[in-house]
Amino acid sequence: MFSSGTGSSGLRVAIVHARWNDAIISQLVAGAKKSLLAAGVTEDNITIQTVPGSYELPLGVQRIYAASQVQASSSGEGFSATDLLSASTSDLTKSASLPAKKPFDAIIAIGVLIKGATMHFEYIADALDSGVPVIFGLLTVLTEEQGLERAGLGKGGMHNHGEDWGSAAVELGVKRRNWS
Ligand code: DLZ
Repeated sequence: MFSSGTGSSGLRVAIVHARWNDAIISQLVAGAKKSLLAAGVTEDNITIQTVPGSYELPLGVQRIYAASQVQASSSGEGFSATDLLSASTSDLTKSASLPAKKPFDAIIAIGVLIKGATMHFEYIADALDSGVPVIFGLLTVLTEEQGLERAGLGKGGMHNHGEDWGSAAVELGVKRRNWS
């Protein structure tokens, strides 16, 4: 696992998650956040926003990254969760919730598609391209039980995949910083 000693100091990470299948999603988000904190990412450098469903994840990721870029070069006011999909990019800088900071170093997109149709999955995978490392936290499962298992809530003893996504975000965020 990446730790604060690996250069994660000051790393900013956003988690954008769908609101469908909340029992599974909330556990995955908690797992991702746990790994971020364990790796040295500070609480105030973790931003969590939601979108209605997994289909909206690409747009949510693009919007939150664009907003953080605008925010970094403007007066420093933040944006609110409800504005994420509806406001113009400049509007996103006007409502307060985030202090002035640099753009996100990595974004984790989390969703659970139960009986996810193949095209739905492929569309989302293809569209998660925002110019910043995006961690693909989309579970495509046949049953709710399979989703619960992958969130560490099943009887099979599978670990919480959200923890892997948090670690991957830190690793890619640090590597991106070192490579650029
Ligand atoms: C419509 C829909 C369905 C049937 N299933 C899921 C799901 O399992 N997981 C999920 O995150 N979202 C689902 N959605 C909602 C779509 O992703 C999307 O939010 C709506 O179609 C509105 O665009």
